[in-house]
Amino acid sequence: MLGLRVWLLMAVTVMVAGSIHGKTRAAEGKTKKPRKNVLFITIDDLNNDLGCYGDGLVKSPNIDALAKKGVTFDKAYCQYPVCNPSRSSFMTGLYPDQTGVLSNKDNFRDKNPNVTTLPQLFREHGYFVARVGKIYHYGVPTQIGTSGEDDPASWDQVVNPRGIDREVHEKIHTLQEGKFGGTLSWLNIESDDLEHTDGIGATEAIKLMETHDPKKTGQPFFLAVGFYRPHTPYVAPSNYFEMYPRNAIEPVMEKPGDRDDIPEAALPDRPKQRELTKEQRQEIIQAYYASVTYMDAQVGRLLAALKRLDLEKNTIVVFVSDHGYHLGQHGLWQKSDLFEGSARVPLIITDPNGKSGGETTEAITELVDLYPTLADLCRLPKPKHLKGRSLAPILEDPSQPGKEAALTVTVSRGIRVKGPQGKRERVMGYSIRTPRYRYTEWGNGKNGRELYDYLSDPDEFTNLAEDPEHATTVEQMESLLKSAKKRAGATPVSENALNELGGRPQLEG
Ligand SMILES: [Ca+2]
Repeated sequence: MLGLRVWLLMAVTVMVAGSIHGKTRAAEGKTKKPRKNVLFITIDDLNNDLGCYGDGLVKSPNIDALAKKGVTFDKAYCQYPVCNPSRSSFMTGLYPDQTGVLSNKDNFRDKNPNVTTLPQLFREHGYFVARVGKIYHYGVPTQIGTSGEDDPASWDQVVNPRGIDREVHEKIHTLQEGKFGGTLSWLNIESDDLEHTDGIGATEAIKLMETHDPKKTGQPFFLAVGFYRPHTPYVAPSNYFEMYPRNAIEPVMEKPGDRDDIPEAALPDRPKQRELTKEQRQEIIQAYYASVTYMDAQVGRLLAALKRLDLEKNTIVVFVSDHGYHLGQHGLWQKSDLFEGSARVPLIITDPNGKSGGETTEAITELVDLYPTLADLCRLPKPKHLKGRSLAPILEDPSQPGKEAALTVTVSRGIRVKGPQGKRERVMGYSIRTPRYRYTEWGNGKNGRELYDYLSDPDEFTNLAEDPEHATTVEQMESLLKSAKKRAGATPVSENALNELGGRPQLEG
C-alpha cells in the first residue's frame, strides 16, 4: 500500500502554456496598483443540501464559513442541467443555444471559435491564470487525470490530479455493472483525504497560490479549482461515511400520483433508479453526503491557505456547482431534468471590498451572470458578446431585485410520438423560474407544459399549466418565456439534429 500511496501522491500532470505575453504582463503588474485575485471553485453535481442553505443533516462547515463572509444566492439557476452545456455557458457568458453545446459531446469552439472565455479575459489583462481539475467538461470518472475536454487557450497552466478514487473501480458498488458516471455508484474506502483526486487537487492549488502569490510576483492570479466530488462514483474516506448513520437519513420516496400530471418528456428516468428500496436509498444518500463533506474539507484547505498567505483581503472567492441534483424527488435521481432540484445551484460570492457579509439574496440569478460579475469586480472591460448581467449591484445590496426570470433548457428524454409502440423522439424543454413560479414548455408546448407555484406547492406536486383558474398566470409566463428565449438565442433545432444529440451517450459527466 505504501508504494501505491507514494505513487498516488505524485499522480499529478502539470502543463505550462508557452507564454507569449509573459513580459508584458510582468511589466503591467509592476506599474498598476494591485488588483484583486480570483479563486473560482466549481463543484460537480452538488445540490443545495448544505448547512448554509438550511439543510439540517449535511455537514458543510467550510462552505458555511465562506457564506458568512460573502453573499449566498438562494435562487441561482444553471442554464442547462448537465455538465458540459452548463460549464460551456458560464465559462463563455453565452446561453446554451448560443454556445451550440447541448450535450456532453459538443465543444463551444465549434460554433464560437474566437470567443473570449472568462479565464481568457483575465489572461489578456495580465493575470496568471491556472486550472486545477475539472472546469470545462470531463467525463467522470474516466477522464480524471487527463485534461478532459479542456480549452487550452483559457490557461497559462493546468494541473490534472488523479487519486485513489480513479484506481479502485473494481470495488465500486454500482446499479449498472461497469458503469460509474451515468448511474448511481459509490464506495466507502478506508483512506486518507490526500490520497483522493480532490485532496491532491487542493494541495496543488495551494502550491499555485504560494508560488504565484502576487506579493512575490507582482501579478494577480485567477485560479480555477474544479472538484470532482460529489459526482458519481461517490468515493470518499470512511470517516465521512461515519458522519451519516444510515438510519438518520430519511430518503424522499416518490409520492403516489405525483407523475400523473407530468409530461413524459420531463422525466428522464435512468435504469433501476425508480425501484430502489428505502435501505438502498439510505446507502446511496449516505455516500453522496459523505462525498459532499469530503469535498467541503478540501474547500476548507483552500480557504485556510488564502488566510495563511494573507491573500484573503484581496481575493474574490466564487463557490458554485455546475447544476443541481436529485436524490429521489419525483422518482428522479441525478440531473438532466427541468425541475427545481436540477436547475437550482448553490452559489456564494465573497468580495473582500464588498459591504455585505453573511447575507442571503433572493434575487433570481443565472450562472451566465458570473462572467460579467467577475469582470466588473476586477474592473476588466466586458466583452461585447456577454449575455448575462453583472451581480455587482446585488453584492453591494443583496435586497436588490434580480432578473424577472432565470432560463434553464434541456434536450428531453426520448418520448413516444406515434402511439404506445411508436418511435421515440427528442424535443427541447425550456423552463423559466420567477420569484414565485416555474413554467416549462416541451416541444414549444406541443409535448406538454408545466406550471408550479412554489408559494403553495414547494414540492412541485401539482402541475397548474392546464388549470383554467391559472390561465392568466400561464399567459404571463408564456410571454416571459418568449422573451427569455429571445435573449438566449433559442432557435428551432432540427429534429434530426436533436435526435442525434439525444442518441449520444451524454449522461456521464
Ligand atoms: Ca456535473
